Amino acid sequence: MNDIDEIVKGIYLKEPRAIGRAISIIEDGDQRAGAILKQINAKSIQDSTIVGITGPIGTGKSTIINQLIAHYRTQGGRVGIVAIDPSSPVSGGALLGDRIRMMRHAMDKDVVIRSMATRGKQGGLCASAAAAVRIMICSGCNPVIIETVGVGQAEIDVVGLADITVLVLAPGAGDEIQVMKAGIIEIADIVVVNKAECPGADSLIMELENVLHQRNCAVCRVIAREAYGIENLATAIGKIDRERRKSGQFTGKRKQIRETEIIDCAIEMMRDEIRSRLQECPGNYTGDPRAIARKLIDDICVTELDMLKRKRPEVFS
Ligand SMILES: Nc1nc2c(ncn2[C@@H]2O[C@H](COP(=O)(O)OP(=O)(O)OP(=O)(O)O)[C@@H](O)[C@H]2O)c(=O)[nH]1
Ligand SMILES: [Mg+2]
Repeated sequence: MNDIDEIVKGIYLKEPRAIGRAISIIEDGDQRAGAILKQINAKSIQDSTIVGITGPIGTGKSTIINQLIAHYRTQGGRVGIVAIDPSSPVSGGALLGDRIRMMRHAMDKDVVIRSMATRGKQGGLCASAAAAVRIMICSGCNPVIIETVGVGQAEIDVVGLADITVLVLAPGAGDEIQVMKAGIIEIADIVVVNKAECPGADSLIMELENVLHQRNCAVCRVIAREAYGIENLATAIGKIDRERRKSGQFTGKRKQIRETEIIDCAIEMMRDEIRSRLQECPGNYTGDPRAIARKLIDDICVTELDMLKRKRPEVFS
């Protein structure tokens, strides 16, 4: 049996080492990634639900996830977490923080946790995160939770990988206005007001209910530190999931997720290719940047498509 078969087998056998290795191979753009994804892609992943948890820094996303893990574990479920970490390579603080906070579940073999850094990545984050989610689902995780700080475009794009999006706000943070302006609130299916024991929670809830009254979006009051409201939140997630599966919305969303992943792969490939062409013959590319871009894309499409198909067959299959 070769290396890849061993890893794929390990994923299905829920072996943490195989799962970790597979995700690293994909994140590193290792050429074995295609072979792994090809085998993983064959499995239906419709039975699991992907939950995105987003919101400003420090509103309590990780604490909520910790409590949700405990909730799903008592029901016998296996849970996957992909934490998108916007921290700088120097500080590494948020990553470490998340790890430590999830330590409670670190020894639990049915909790799969993986951090992914946005740093240094201009593209490909969605594709890597989506692949990690798929690997976790293949290893039996349901749900898989994606945690991301809803600040930059990269993070908002990652939220697009979830079936259901939960926005976490907290009173007094002063970020609410920013969140509303950024349009994140429009993509939320559930808004959580965490730290609900703190002053300002009631007025934040009222404000949100005003903004959201025309939309079918639940507002949940949570005190994550005390596990208050967690069951309610899990129920709200379950209810939306069931409704969407029944109405067919779920399938539509999954199609959209796949498109996001493909577009992300394509942009990453194009960017690399265009950069190397520009660097090879900088003198060839003077004049109108749009026209040059168009010509480069046309050239690449004609000459490179076959090569790309060979290099990343999973994107086309
Ligand atoms: N008062 C209060 N504090 C809370 C509650 N839930 C979480 N916190 C605290 O809020 C702080 C941030 O919590 P995290 O769970 O790390 O928040 P986060 O949103 O994951 O943070 P980042 O990942 O850094 O964006 C921690 O000090 C928590 O202990 C709560 O219900 N009430
Ligand atoms: Mg966190």
